[in-house]
Amino acid sequence: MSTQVSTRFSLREVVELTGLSEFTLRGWEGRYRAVRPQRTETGRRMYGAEDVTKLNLLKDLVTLGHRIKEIAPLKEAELRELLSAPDSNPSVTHAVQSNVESLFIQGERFSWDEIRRILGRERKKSTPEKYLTRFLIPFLVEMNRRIGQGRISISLEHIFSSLIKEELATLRSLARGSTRSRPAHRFVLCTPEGDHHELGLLFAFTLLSLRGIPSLYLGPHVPKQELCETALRYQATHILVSSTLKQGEGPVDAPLKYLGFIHRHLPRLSSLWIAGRGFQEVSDPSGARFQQFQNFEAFISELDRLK
Ligand code: B12
Repeated sequence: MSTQVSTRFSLREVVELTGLSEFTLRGWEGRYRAVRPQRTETGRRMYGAEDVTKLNLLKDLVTLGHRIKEIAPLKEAELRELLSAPDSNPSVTHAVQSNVESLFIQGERFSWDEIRRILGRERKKSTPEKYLTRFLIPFLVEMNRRIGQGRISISLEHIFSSLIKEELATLRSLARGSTRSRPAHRFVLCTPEGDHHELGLLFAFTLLSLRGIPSLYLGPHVPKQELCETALRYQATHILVSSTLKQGEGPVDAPLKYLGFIHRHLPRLSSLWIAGRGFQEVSDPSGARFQQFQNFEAFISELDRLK
Protein backbone atom coordinates (compact mmCIF):
# COMPACT_ATOMS: atom_id res chain seq x y z
CA MET A 1 0.00 0.00 0.00
CA SER A 2 1.41 3.41 -0.88
CA THR A 3 0.99 6.45 1.30
CA GLN A 4 0.45 9.73 -0.48
CA VAL A 5 2.69 12.45 0.87
CA SER A 6 1.34 15.91 0.19
CA THR A 7 3.74 18.81 0.36
CA ARG A 8 2.64 21.73 2.48
CA PHE A 9 4.01 25.24 2.30
CA SER A 10 4.15 27.98 4.91
CA LEU A 11 2.93 31.51 4.19
CA ARG A 12 6.55 32.71 3.75
CA GLU A 13 7.21 29.96 1.21
CA VAL A 14 4.05 30.80 -0.73
CA VAL A 15 5.09 34.45 -0.85
CA GLU A 16 8.40 33.34 -2.33
CA LEU A 17 6.89 30.83 -4.76
CA THR A 18 4.24 33.17 -6.14
CA GLY A 19 5.90 36.59 -5.86
CA LEU A 20 2.67 37.88 -4.26
CA SER A 21 3.08 40.08 -1.22
CA GLU A 22 1.84 38.80 2.13
CA PHE A 23 -0.67 41.63 2.13
CA THR A 24 -2.12 40.65 -1.25
CA LEU A 25 -2.16 36.98 -0.34
CA ARG A 26 -4.08 37.62 2.88
CA GLY A 27 -6.50 39.87 1.02
CA TRP A 28 -7.20 37.30 -1.72
CA GLU A 29 -7.65 34.64 0.90
CA GLY A 30 -9.69 36.58 3.46
CA ARG A 31 -11.83 38.68 1.21
CA TYR A 32 -12.22 36.55 -1.91
CA ARG A 33 -11.63 33.04 -0.54
CA ALA A 34 -9.21 32.36 -3.40
CA VAL A 35 -7.58 29.55 -1.41
CA ARG A 36 -8.37 27.95 1.94
CA PRO A 37 -5.17 26.83 3.62
CA GLN A 38 -5.22 24.30 6.41
CA ARG A 39 -4.10 25.34 9.88
CA THR A 40 -1.57 23.65 12.13
CA GLU A 41 -2.41 23.10 15.77
CA THR A 42 -0.77 26.42 16.58
CA GLY A 43 -2.88 28.19 13.95
CA ARG A 44 -0.18 28.61 11.27
CA ARG A 45 -1.43 28.48 7.70
CA MET A 46 -0.25 25.56 5.57
CA TYR A 47 -0.84 25.65 1.81
CA GLY A 48 -0.94 22.77 -0.64
CA ALA A 49 0.80 22.64 -4.03
CA GLU A 50 -2.62 23.11 -5.67
CA ASP A 51 -3.02 26.41 -3.77
CA VAL A 52 0.33 27.64 -5.09
CA THR A 53 -0.68 26.70 -8.64
CA LYS A 54 -4.00 28.48 -8.31
CA LEU A 55 -2.40 31.60 -6.85
CA ASN A 56 0.10 31.75 -9.73
CA LEU A 57 -2.72 31.47 -12.26
CA LEU A 58 -4.71 34.18 -10.47
CA LYS A 59 -1.68 36.43 -10.41
CA ASP A 60 -1.12 36.08 -14.19
CA LEU A 61 -4.78 36.79 -14.90
CA VAL A 62 -4.87 39.84 -12.62
CA THR A 63 -1.78 41.22 -14.36
CA LEU A 64 -3.67 40.85 -17.62
CA GLY A 65 -6.55 42.91 -16.26
CA HIS A 66 -9.01 40.40 -14.79
CA ARG A 67 -10.77 41.29 -11.55
CA ILE A 68 -9.77 39.12 -8.63
CA LYS A 69 -13.31 39.24 -7.29
CA GLU A 70 -14.59 37.53 -10.44
CA ILE A 71 -11.88 34.93 -10.94
CA ALA A 72 -11.14 33.92 -7.32
CA PRO A 73 -13.98 31.36 -7.13
CA LEU A 74 -12.95 29.60 -10.38
CA LYS A 75 -11.35 26.15 -10.45
CA GLU A 76 -7.82 25.56 -11.73
CA ALA A 77 -9.02 24.17 -15.08
CA GLU A 78 -11.30 27.18 -15.62
CA LEU A 79 -8.46 29.56 -14.83
CA ARG A 80 -6.19 27.76 -17.31
CA GLU A 81 -8.87 27.99 -19.95
CA LEU A 82 -9.31 31.69 -19.31
CA LEU A 83 -5.58 32.24 -19.56
CA SER A 84 -5.31 30.44 -22.87
CA ALA A 85 -8.43 31.93 -24.48
CA PRO A 86 -7.19 34.66 -26.81
CA ASP A 87 -10.21 36.92 -26.72
CA SER A 88 -11.49 36.42 -23.18
CA ASN A 89 -8.75 38.65 -21.87
CA PRO A 90 -10.36 41.98 -20.93
CA SER A 91 -7.41 44.25 -21.52
CA VAL A 92 -5.18 42.46 -24.00
CA THR A 93 -6.99 41.44 -27.13
CA HIS A 94 -5.33 39.47 -29.88
CA ALA A 95 -4.91 42.61 -31.96
CA VAL A 96 -3.26 44.45 -29.08
CA GLN A 97 -0.97 41.50 -28.42
CA SER A 98 0.22 41.40 -31.99
CA ASN A 99 0.72 45.17 -32.18
CA VAL A 100 2.66 45.15 -28.91
CA GLU A 101 4.74 42.33 -30.36
CA SER A 102 5.43 44.42 -33.50
CA LEU A 103 6.72 47.25 -31.31
CA PHE A 104 9.42 44.95 -29.94
CA ILE A 105 10.25 43.61 -33.41
CA GLN A 106 10.55 47.13 -34.85
CA GLY A 107 12.58 48.17 -31.80
CA GLU A 108 15.15 45.46 -32.55
CA ARG A 109 15.30 46.80 -36.14
CA PHE A 110 15.72 50.43 -34.97
CA SER A 111 12.60 51.36 -36.97
CA TRP A 112 11.56 54.28 -34.78
CA ASP A 113 9.35 55.88 -37.41
CA GLU A 114 7.40 52.65 -37.80
CA ILE A 115 7.02 52.46 -34.01
CA ARG A 116 5.63 55.99 -33.93
CA ARG A 117 3.23 55.02 -36.73
CA ILE A 118 1.97 52.00 -34.78
CA LEU A 119 1.47 54.09 -31.64
CA GLY A 120 -0.28 56.86 -33.57
CA ARG A 121 -2.58 54.36 -35.27
CA GLU A 122 -3.53 52.73 -31.96
CA ARG A 123 -4.11 56.14 -30.36
CA LYS A 124 -6.50 57.21 -33.09
CA LYS A 125 -8.39 53.91 -33.02
CA SER A 126 -10.04 54.47 -29.64
CA THR A 127 -10.69 57.00 -26.91
CA PRO A 128 -7.62 58.33 -25.03
CA GLU A 129 -8.54 56.44 -21.86
CA LYS A 130 -9.06 53.17 -23.71
CA TYR A 131 -5.78 53.64 -25.57
CA LEU A 132 -4.06 54.18 -22.22
CA THR A 133 -5.64 51.23 -20.42
CA ARG A 134 -5.93 48.75 -23.26
CA PHE A 135 -2.76 49.45 -25.17
CA LEU A 136 -0.17 51.45 -23.24
CA ILE A 137 -0.54 49.55 -19.95
CA PRO A 138 -0.30 46.10 -21.62
CA PHE A 139 2.72 47.43 -23.55
CA LEU A 140 4.32 48.58 -20.29
CA VAL A 141 3.56 45.29 -18.52
CA GLU A 142 5.09 43.34 -21.41
CA MET A 143 8.13 45.62 -21.43
CA ASN A 144 8.65 45.09 -17.67
CA ARG A 145 8.30 41.35 -18.17
CA ARG A 146 10.94 41.31 -20.89
CA ILE A 147 13.26 43.53 -18.86
CA GLY A 148 12.87 41.12 -15.93
CA GLN A 149 13.83 38.24 -18.26
CA GLY A 150 16.82 40.18 -19.58
CA ARG A 151 15.35 40.09 -23.08
CA ILE A 152 15.67 43.77 -23.93
CA SER A 153 18.69 46.02 -23.76
CA ILE A 154 18.94 49.00 -21.44
CA SER A 155 19.01 51.37 -24.40
CA LEU A 156 15.79 49.89 -25.82
CA GLU A 157 14.21 50.15 -22.38
CA HIS A 158 15.14 53.86 -22.28
CA ILE A 159 13.76 54.48 -25.75
CA PHE A 160 10.48 52.68 -25.02
CA SER A 161 10.05 54.45 -21.66
CA SER A 162 10.63 57.72 -23.41
CA LEU A 163 8.09 56.89 -26.13
CA ILE A 164 5.52 55.91 -23.50
CA LYS A 165 6.07 59.23 -21.70
CA GLU A 166 5.68 61.04 -25.02
CA GLU A 167 2.38 59.24 -25.68
CA LEU A 168 1.11 60.12 -22.21
CA ALA A 169 2.03 63.77 -22.80
CA THR A 170 0.12 63.69 -26.11
CA LEU A 171 -2.95 62.30 -24.32
CA ARG A 172 -2.72 65.04 -21.69
CA SER A 173 -2.48 67.68 -24.39
CA LEU A 174 -5.69 66.28 -25.91
CA ALA A 175 -7.34 66.74 -22.52
CA ARG A 176 -6.17 70.33 -22.09
CA GLY A 177 -9.01 72.72 -21.35
CA SER A 178 -11.26 69.97 -20.02
CA THR A 179 -10.72 70.88 -16.34
CA ARG A 180 -14.03 70.98 -14.50
CA SER A 181 -15.23 74.50 -13.68
CA ARG A 182 -15.92 73.92 -10.00
CA PRO A 183 -13.76 70.96 -9.20
CA ALA A 184 -14.64 69.06 -6.06
CA HIS A 185 -11.26 67.35 -5.97
CA ARG A 186 -7.67 68.44 -6.37
CA PHE A 187 -4.85 65.93 -6.51
CA VAL A 188 -1.17 66.25 -5.73
CA LEU A 189 0.99 63.40 -7.05
CA CYS A 190 4.54 62.32 -6.26
CA THR A 191 6.86 59.45 -5.44
CA PRO A 192 8.60 59.47 -2.06
CA GLU A 193 12.06 60.89 -1.57
CA GLY A 194 14.61 58.36 -2.80
CA ASP A 195 12.34 56.77 -5.40
CA HIS A 196 12.95 57.87 -8.97
CA HIS A 197 10.48 55.51 -10.65
CA GLU A 198 7.76 57.73 -12.03
CA LEU A 199 6.10 55.82 -14.86
CA GLY A 200 3.17 54.52 -12.78
CA LEU A 201 2.57 58.00 -11.43
CA LEU A 202 2.58 59.49 -14.93
CA PHE A 203 -0.12 57.03 -16.00
CA ALA A 204 -2.23 58.10 -13.02
CA PHE A 205 -1.62 61.80 -13.76
CA THR A 206 -2.76 61.26 -17.34
CA LEU A 207 -5.91 59.44 -16.23
CA LEU A 208 -6.76 62.32 -13.89
CA SER A 209 -6.12 64.89 -16.64
CA LEU A 210 -8.33 62.98 -19.08
CA ARG A 211 -11.16 63.22 -16.56
CA GLY A 212 -10.64 66.96 -16.08
CA ILE A 213 -9.61 66.56 -12.44
CA PRO A 214 -7.11 69.29 -11.49
CA SER A 215 -3.85 67.71 -10.46
CA LEU A 216 -0.40 68.90 -9.60
CA TYR A 217 2.31 66.54 -10.76
CA LEU A 218 5.26 67.01 -8.43
CA GLY A 219 7.15 64.12 -10.00
CA PRO A 220 9.55 61.71 -8.38
CA HIS A 221 11.75 62.02 -5.28
CA VAL A 222 9.72 64.44 -3.17
CA PRO A 223 10.60 64.95 0.52
CA LYS A 224 7.58 64.55 2.81
CA GLN A 225 7.80 68.06 4.28
CA GLU A 226 7.77 69.63 0.80
CA LEU A 227 4.88 67.45 -0.27
CA CYS A 228 2.80 68.53 2.74
CA GLU A 229 3.56 72.24 2.29
CA THR A 230 2.71 72.09 -1.39
CA ALA A 231 -0.49 70.13 -0.82
CA LEU A 232 -1.64 72.69 1.77
CA ARG A 233 -0.98 75.62 -0.51
CA TYR A 234 -2.64 73.90 -3.49
CA GLN A 235 -5.62 73.01 -1.25
CA ALA A 236 -5.37 69.41 -2.29
CA THR A 237 -8.21 67.10 -1.35
CA HIS A 238 -6.24 64.01 -2.40
CA ILE A 239 -2.60 63.03 -2.38
CA LEU A 240 -1.47 60.13 -4.54
CA VAL A 241 1.92 58.67 -3.69
CA SER A 242 3.26 55.82 -5.75
CA SER A 243 6.38 53.91 -4.87
CA THR A 244 8.21 51.24 -6.84
CA LEU A 245 11.25 50.62 -4.66
CA LYS A 246 10.81 48.35 -1.71
CA GLN A 247 12.53 49.26 1.50
CA GLY A 248 16.15 48.21 1.45
CA GLU A 249 16.36 48.46 -2.37
CA GLY A 250 17.28 52.12 -2.35
CA PRO A 251 17.50 55.13 -0.10
CA VAL A 252 13.75 55.31 0.44
CA ASP A 253 12.08 56.15 3.76
CA ALA A 254 10.16 53.41 5.51
CA PRO A 255 6.72 53.60 3.82
CA LEU A 256 4.83 53.96 7.08
CA LYS A 257 7.12 56.77 8.19
CA TYR A 258 6.45 58.71 4.99
CA LEU A 259 2.71 58.06 5.04
CA GLY A 260 2.41 58.65 8.79
CA PHE A 261 4.06 62.05 8.39
CA ILE A 262 1.53 63.09 5.73
CA HIS A 263 -1.32 61.81 7.84
CA ARG A 264 -0.18 63.80 10.88
CA HIS A 265 0.58 67.01 9.01
CA LEU A 266 -2.50 67.13 6.81
CA PRO A 267 -5.35 66.08 9.09
CA ARG A 268 -7.93 67.74 6.85
CA LEU A 269 -6.91 65.97 3.67
CA SER A 270 -9.84 63.86 2.49
CA SER A 271 -7.79 61.01 1.02
CA LEU A 272 -4.28 59.70 0.91
CA TRP A 273 -3.99 57.23 -1.95
CA ILE A 274 -1.04 54.91 -2.35
CA ALA A 275 0.00 52.56 -5.15
CA GLY A 276 2.92 50.68 -6.65
CA ARG A 277 4.89 47.66 -5.53
CA GLY A 278 6.90 49.66 -2.96
CA PHE A 279 3.70 50.00 -0.91
CA GLN A 280 2.46 46.45 -1.42
CA GLU A 281 3.42 45.29 2.04
CA VAL A 282 1.88 48.27 3.79
CA SER A 283 -1.46 47.59 5.35
CA ASP A 284 -4.17 49.72 6.89
CA PRO A 285 -7.08 47.33 7.39
CA SER A 286 -9.44 50.04 8.63
CA GLY A 287 -8.74 52.11 5.51
CA ALA A 288 -8.80 55.12 7.80
CA ARG A 289 -5.33 56.43 7.04
CA PHE A 290 -4.85 55.60 3.41
CA GLN A 291 -6.42 53.80 0.50
CA GLN A 292 -4.30 51.38 -1.41
CA PHE A 293 -4.43 50.47 -5.11
CA GLN A 294 -2.88 47.26 -6.40
CA ASN A 295 -3.52 48.02 -10.06
CA PHE A 296 -4.92 50.57 -12.50
CA GLU A 297 -8.27 48.81 -12.72
CA ALA A 298 -8.96 49.48 -9.06
CA PHE A 299 -7.68 53.04 -9.45
CA ILE A 300 -10.02 53.70 -12.38
CA SER A 301 -13.00 52.20 -10.50
CA GLU A 302 -12.31 54.62 -7.67
CA LEU A 303 -12.07 57.54 -10.10
CA ASP A 304 -15.45 56.46 -11.46
CA ARG A 305 -16.85 56.82 -7.96
CA LEU A 306 -15.54 60.38 -7.51
CA LYS A 307 -18.29 62.85 -8.22
C1 B12 B 1 12.42 51.98 -15.46
C2 B12 B 1 13.15 51.48 -14.23
C3 B12 B 1 14.08 52.34 -13.64
C4 B12 B 1 14.33 53.75 -14.14
C5 B12 B 1 13.17 54.67 -13.72
C6 B12 B 1 12.92 55.76 -14.74
C7 B12 B 1 11.71 56.59 -14.41
N1 B12 B 1 11.84 57.89 -14.73
O1 B12 B 1 10.69 56.16 -13.92
C8 B12 B 1 15.69 54.11 -13.45
C9 B12 B 1 16.84 53.86 -14.42
C10 B12 B 1 15.82 55.52 -12.88
C11 B12 B 1 15.76 53.05 -12.33
C12 B12 B 1 16.63 53.13 -11.27
C13 B12 B 1 16.72 52.19 -10.27
N2 B12 B 1 16.04 51.02 -10.18
CO1 B12 B 1 14.65 50.53 -11.42
N3 B12 B 1 13.50 49.73 -12.64
C14 B12 B 1 12.91 50.19 -13.70
C15 B12 B 1 12.00 49.09 -14.32
C16 B12 B 1 12.71 48.61 -15.59
C17 B12 B 1 10.58 49.52 -14.66
C18 B12 B 1 9.87 50.19 -13.47
C19 B12 B 1 8.67 50.97 -13.90
O2 B12 B 1 8.65 52.17 -13.96
N4 B12 B 1 7.61 50.28 -14.17
C20 B12 B 1 6.33 50.90 -14.49
C21 B12 B 1 5.30 50.55 -13.45
C22 B12 B 1 4.02 51.26 -13.76
O3 B12 B 1 5.12 49.13 -13.56
P1 B12 B 1 5.25 48.19 -12.28
O4 B12 B 1 6.29 48.71 -11.37
O5 B12 B 1 5.34 46.78 -12.74
O6 B12 B 1 3.85 48.43 -11.60
C23 B12 B 1 2.68 47.66 -11.77
C24 B12 B 1 1.87 47.76 -10.48
O7 B12 B 1 2.67 47.86 -9.33
C25 B12 B 1 0.98 48.96 -10.70
N5 B12 B 1 1.46 50.32 -10.41
C26 B12 B 1 2.68 50.82 -10.35
N6 B12 B 1 2.66 52.13 -10.10
C27 B12 B 1 1.38 52.49 -9.98
C28 B12 B 1 0.77 53.71 -9.73
C29 B12 B 1 -0.63 53.78 -9.64
C30 B12 B 1 -1.30 55.08 -9.37
C31 B12 B 1 -1.40 52.62 -9.82
C32 B12 B 1 -2.86 52.69 -9.72
C33 B12 B 1 -0.79 51.38 -10.08
C34 B12 B 1 0.58 51.34 -10.15
O8 B12 B 1 0.73 48.92 -12.10
C35 B12 B 1 1.83 48.37 -12.83
C36 B12 B 1 1.28 47.51 -13.94
O9 B12 B 1 0.66 46.35 -13.44
C37 B12 B 1 11.99 48.00 -13.20
C38 B12 B 1 12.08 46.57 -13.71
C39 B12 B 1 10.77 45.91 -13.97
N7 B12 B 1 10.88 44.82 -14.67
O10 B12 B 1 9.74 46.33 -13.48
C40 B12 B 1 13.23 48.35 -12.34
C41 B12 B 1 13.14 48.17 -10.85
C42 B12 B 1 11.84 48.74 -10.36
N8 B12 B 1 14.27 48.98 -10.37
C43 B12 B 1 14.87 48.46 -9.35
C44 B12 B 1 16.00 49.02 -8.72
C45 B12 B 1 16.58 48.23 -7.54
C46 B12 B 1 16.55 50.25 -9.16
C47 B12 B 1 17.82 50.91 -8.62
C48 B12 B 1 18.08 50.84 -7.11
C49 B12 B 1 19.07 50.46 -9.32
C50 B12 B 1 18.93 49.29 -10.17
N9 B12 B 1 19.34 48.14 -9.66
O11 B12 B 1 18.49 49.45 -11.30
C51 B12 B 1 17.65 52.37 -9.11
C52 B12 B 1 17.00 53.21 -8.00
C53 B12 B 1 16.74 54.62 -8.41
C54 B12 B 1 15.89 55.27 -7.37
N10 B12 B 1 16.51 55.76 -6.31
O12 B12 B 1 14.71 55.29 -7.50
C55 B12 B 1 14.21 47.15 -8.91
C56 B12 B 1 13.30 47.35 -7.69
C57 B12 B 1 13.31 46.19 -6.74
C58 B12 B 1 12.29 46.50 -5.66
N11 B12 B 1 11.10 45.99 -5.81
O13 B12 B 1 12.55 47.24 -4.78
C59 B12 B 1 13.46 46.75 -10.22
C60 B12 B 1 12.21 45.89 -10.02
C61 B12 B 1 14.50 46.02 -11.11
C62 B12 B 1 15.05 44.77 -10.44
N12 B12 B 1 14.43 43.63 -10.61
O14 B12 B 1 16.06 44.84 -9.78
N13 B12 B 1 14.88 52.05 -12.55
